[in-house]
Amino acid sequence: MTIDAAHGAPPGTGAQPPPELVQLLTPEGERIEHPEYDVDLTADEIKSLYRDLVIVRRLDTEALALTRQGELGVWASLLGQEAAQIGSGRALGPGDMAFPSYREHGVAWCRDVDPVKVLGLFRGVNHAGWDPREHNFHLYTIVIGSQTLHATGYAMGIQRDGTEDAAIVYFGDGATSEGDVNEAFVWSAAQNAPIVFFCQNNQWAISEPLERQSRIPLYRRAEGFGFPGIRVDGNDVFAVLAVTKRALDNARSGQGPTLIEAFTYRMGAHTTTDDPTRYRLQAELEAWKLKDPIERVKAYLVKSQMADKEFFAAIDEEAKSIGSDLRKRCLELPDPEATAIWENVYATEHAPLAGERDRFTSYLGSFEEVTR
Ligand SMILES: Cc1ncc(C[n+]2csc(CCOP(=O)(O)OP(=O)(O)O)c2C)c(N)n1
Repeated sequence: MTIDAAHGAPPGTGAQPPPELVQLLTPEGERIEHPEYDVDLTADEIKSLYRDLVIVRRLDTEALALTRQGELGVWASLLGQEAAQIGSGRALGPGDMAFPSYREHGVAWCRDVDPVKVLGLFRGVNHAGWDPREHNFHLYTIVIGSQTLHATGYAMGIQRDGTEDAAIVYFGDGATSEGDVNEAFVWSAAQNAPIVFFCQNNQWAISEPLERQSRIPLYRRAEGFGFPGIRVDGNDVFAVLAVTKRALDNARSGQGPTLIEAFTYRMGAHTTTDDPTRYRLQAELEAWKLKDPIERVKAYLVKSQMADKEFFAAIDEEAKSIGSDLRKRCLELPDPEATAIWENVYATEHAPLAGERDRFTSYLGSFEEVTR
């Protein structure tokens, strides 16, 4: 099979292959058709997506500022990736389980995780911040790619429980070079597990560009593992929603895994410890600014007269107030007890660990200023 035939019509049939990138809303805010994907959203639903996008960007800005002011240890910004995260996060059903990496603050928002809990993690005052079972949103994972195997195991559990849920796992383009991710692909395919692999291709793995990691577009790797791969415009919230919903439905109805490559761009630094001006050109960032995920929804709402100036002003105001409330609550987060590090390590108390904690407690007790 030729490369072109792999994802289009067989050679010689004359049929047009579907476009490589699924897009339903152009950067200029024009609604376009796709032969296979569509969304049917009311004006209120579109406005609600817009609200999510604006709020998560605001939360991100607040967290960046808090880091620069020494209040958080580090921050991994989602700037530019809002549509990939809100579109996929809003596609999830309540019983679906999401496995994030460390940048999925937008998905956390969709899963009703209080953002202050996410900030607590980056402030170093909690272990992980939230109860994954309460939100069906797993803990952040720093070890690149390892969450794909956790999600695969979870999806196999869903299969065995016989429920109609699915798992979705988030990872970056760099993670696709990890053994764990490839093992998860092999295993999920062999098991026909109900899982969606959601790769946010933000073009950079810290300073490593994608072209140094793959000779083919990432979504095309799925074919070698025996399941469908699809590339979606990751800055188009409508297209991401449509593609993710379909992949989740397929997983739930016994059709196994899908790899979604959300084609997007990390507009900020990798984290606040990184300086992207050392390895990428400003012109690249400027080109991606024109594809901003929020501006295109705004343009669409304006053009289609679904929203007026008052609506946009009210959302900005709301985002501002959620942001300042977050800042206030972050600064009020209590420091943990020194012995909290021994909590939640095992499901039930483990004798050697408890002994370690007790020895540390009596050591602390030997300092007068600590016991006072
Ligand atoms: C197993 C492992 N190797 C290396 C690292 C160091 N590291 C942290 S982030 C990162 C790049 C990840 O890039 P990508 O998967 O594209 O995700 P992004 O940060 O762009 O969202 C690396 C190599 C790590 N955390 N874990």
